[in-house]
Amino acid sequence: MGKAENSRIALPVGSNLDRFIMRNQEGFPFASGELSQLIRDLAYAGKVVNREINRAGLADITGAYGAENVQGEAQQNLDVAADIRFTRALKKGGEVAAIISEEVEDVIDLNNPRAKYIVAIDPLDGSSNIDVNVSVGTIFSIYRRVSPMGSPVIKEDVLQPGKEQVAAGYILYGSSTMFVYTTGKGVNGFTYEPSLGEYILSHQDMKIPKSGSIYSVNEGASASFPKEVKDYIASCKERGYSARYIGSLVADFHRNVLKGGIYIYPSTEKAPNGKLRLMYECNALAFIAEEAGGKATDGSKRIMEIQPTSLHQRVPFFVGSKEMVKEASTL
Ligand code: AHM
Ligand code: MG
Repeated sequence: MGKAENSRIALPVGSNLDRFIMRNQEGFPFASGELSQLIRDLAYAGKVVNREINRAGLADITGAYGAENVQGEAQQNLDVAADIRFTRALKKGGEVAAIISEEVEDVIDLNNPRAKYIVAIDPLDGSSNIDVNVSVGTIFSIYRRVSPMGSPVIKEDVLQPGKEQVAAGYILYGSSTMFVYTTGKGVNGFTYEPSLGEYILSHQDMKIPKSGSIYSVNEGASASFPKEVKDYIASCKERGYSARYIGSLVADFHRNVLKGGIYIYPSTEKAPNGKLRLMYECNALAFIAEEAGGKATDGSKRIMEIQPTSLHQRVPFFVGSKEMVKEASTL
């Protein structure tokens, strides 16, 4: 869709998310509204999770749940709660054939015969930050299933490369809660207004500055970073860049989108493929980064070109301002 058409369907800052989604659907002559409903379902579940996160300091619902997730990490109560909220909302909505979640080992087939979408989700990323009152996030990708509707979901439905995403987004539970998403026609951000219970368009057609002066990486592990990454960090220091690392991917990414910067989670000795998951974290943020004019690689390849081979696959991740990611991606 050209720029002129794109702006024809744009709504002014201050519009609410539902109206925005509806207006954008009018831009697709044959859209049946299922994708719109699916995005609304995710946004609604985000409101419920937001309410629970905000109560976390009061209610006795924080702390390890006693179980470990499939990555072998202790699960927090709210990881589990968020996973349940999103799964329930998507199941009820009826547009989703299957979910893959960072919190669940296998594909969740929702047995919905009329559904044509697949959702990949990290229901609560950075959840170890909840107990210390630091921002956390939800990250999601939406794909169209490749097998016929009504048949059981197959491996090819859920293991699609990021370039097949039809929509992606994140919810940042921070000093404000924000819903940021793309359907491949730019990126828009909505701030949650709790007294109205609505997400309001606050960041229209978001663009990442081409370059910036912030680098976000866990330097505590730098002794085991690849030489190229060490060199890049050294050059950031020589140029007097600022180091900013919250340890909550959505928050670090969001800040860099607004201000210009790079987020790096490289391979390390302990984690030769990095830590972040291609399907639940990297693909969605790569799609948003590119739609906002930025870039995302694994150090050499474009993230969205990587053909996944397993649900919980990890990849090194370089994302943010185009010029910075280009310079850092020299592996
Ligand atoms: P999680 O999915 O278990 O929450 O881990 C992902 C988080 C990211 O939000 C964050 O950027 C990264 O892990 C921090 O890892 P580290 O503590 O190794 O720097
Ligand atoms: Mg995560």
